[in-house]
Amino acid sequence: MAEKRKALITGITGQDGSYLAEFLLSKGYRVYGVVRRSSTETFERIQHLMGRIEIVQADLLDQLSLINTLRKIKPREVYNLAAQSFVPTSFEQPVLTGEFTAMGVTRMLEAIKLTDPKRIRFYQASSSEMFGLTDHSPQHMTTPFHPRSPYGVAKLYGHWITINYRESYGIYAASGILFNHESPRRGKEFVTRKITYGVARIKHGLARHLDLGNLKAKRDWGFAGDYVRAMWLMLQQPKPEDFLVATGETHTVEEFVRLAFEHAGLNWKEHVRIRPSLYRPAEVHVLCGDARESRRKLKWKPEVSFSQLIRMMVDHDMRVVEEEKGAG
Ligand code: NDP
Ligand code: GDR
Repeated sequence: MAEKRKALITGITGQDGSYLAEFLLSKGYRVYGVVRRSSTETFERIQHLMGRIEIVQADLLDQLSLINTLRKIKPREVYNLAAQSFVPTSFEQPVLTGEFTAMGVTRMLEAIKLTDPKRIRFYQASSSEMFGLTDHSPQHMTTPFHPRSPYGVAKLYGHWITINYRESYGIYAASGILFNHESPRRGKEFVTRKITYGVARIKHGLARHLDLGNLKAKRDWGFAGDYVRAMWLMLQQPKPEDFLVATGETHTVEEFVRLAFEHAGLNWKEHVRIRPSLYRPAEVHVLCGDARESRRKLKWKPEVSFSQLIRMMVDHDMRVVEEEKGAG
C-alpha cells in the first residue's frame, strides 16, 4: 500500500489549523501538528481530532526545534499558520509579534533549506492586513502594500521572505493573501466572535451591553472552512505562485452587528456601547479582495455567504452559552 502523504501544520491549535487538519485528513494525509510548550494545553479546537493527528513540540522562536521536526517527520507539505495574529496585541507587543510573525517564517524556511529544499512544499499564511491604508478597492495581487500595524508589517516581511526563498533557492513556496475568515472556532477577541458570543450572552440574560470600537471599518469576511481548501489547492499547482483569497464582498462592522442581533430577535442599538479605548492607533478602513485568479486557476470559490456565516456563528454561540449556563 502506498505511504500516506505527510503534512505538517504550525498553528494547528488555532482556528485555521483545526479546519485545515480536518480537511487534510479527509484527503488521506498523515497530519502532524506543531504545538509550543505551555503549562496548560490549548487543544480545544483539535480535541475531536486526537488519535487521528500527531502532535509534535516545537516553537517558531527556536530554530533547532524546527530543523529537528522536519528531520524527524519528513513532511511533503508544510503549512505555516502559526503567528501572533491579533492586531491590537501587535501594538502592545510589537517586538514579540515580529519574532513570531516575521522572523518565524525565516526560521521555518531556513529549516526547509537545510533539510529538504527540493521536496517540501511550503505555504505561508499572509494577510489582507498588508494592504492596510489603500485607495484601491477591490485589492488585487498588484495593489501596493501599506500595512497599518506591527502585525501587518510583520506579515509583509513573511510574504516577501517567502518569495525570496522561492526565487533564491528554488523552494516550492507559496504565499496566500487571505482576507478575514471567521467561524464558530474564531477566538473570542476578534470582532465577529466577540459580537456573536456577546449577542448570545445578552439573549440569555447574562449581559446587557456589548462594548465595541470602530463600527465603520469594512471587511471582506468569509468562512474559515472554505479558506483552508484554497491553502491546499495552492500547494497542488505545478509551479509555486501566490494567490489572493476573498469573497469580493465588503461589509461594515455595523452591518455584522445589526444582522447578528436581528438573528437573535434583538435591536443592537439598545445594547451596543462605543468605547474609544477599543479604537486602534491606526486603522485599516476598507478591505475587499479581488480573488478572480484563485477562482480561475485554483477553481476555488467560497461556499458560505456573509449572512449564512453570521447565522452559523450566532446559532453556535447560543448553544455554547446555554451549556455554560447549565454548567454554572
Ligand atoms: P489563531 O490566532 O487562531 O492561531 C494562531 C496559532 O499560532 C495558534 O495555534 C498558536 O498556538 C500558534 N502560535 C503562536 N505563536 C507560536 C509560536 N511561537 N510557535 C508555535 N506556534 C505558535 O489564528 P488563525 O487560525 O485565525 O490564523 C492562522 C494564520 O493565518 C495566522 O498566521 C494569521 O495571522 C493568518 N491569517 C488569518 C486570517 C483570518 O482571518 N483568520 C486572515 C489572514 C491571515 P497557541 O495555541 O499555542 O497560542
Ligand atoms: P482584523 O480583525 O484586525 O481585521 O484582523 P478584528 O476582528 O480584530 O477587527 C476587525 C475590525 O473590527 C473593528 N472593531 C473591533 N475589533 C475587535 N477585535 N474588537 C472590537 O471590540 C472592535 N470594535 C470594532 C476593528 O477596529 C477592525 O477594523 C483579522 C486577524 O485574523 C488577522 O490575523 C488577519 O490577518 C486579518 O483579520 C485579515
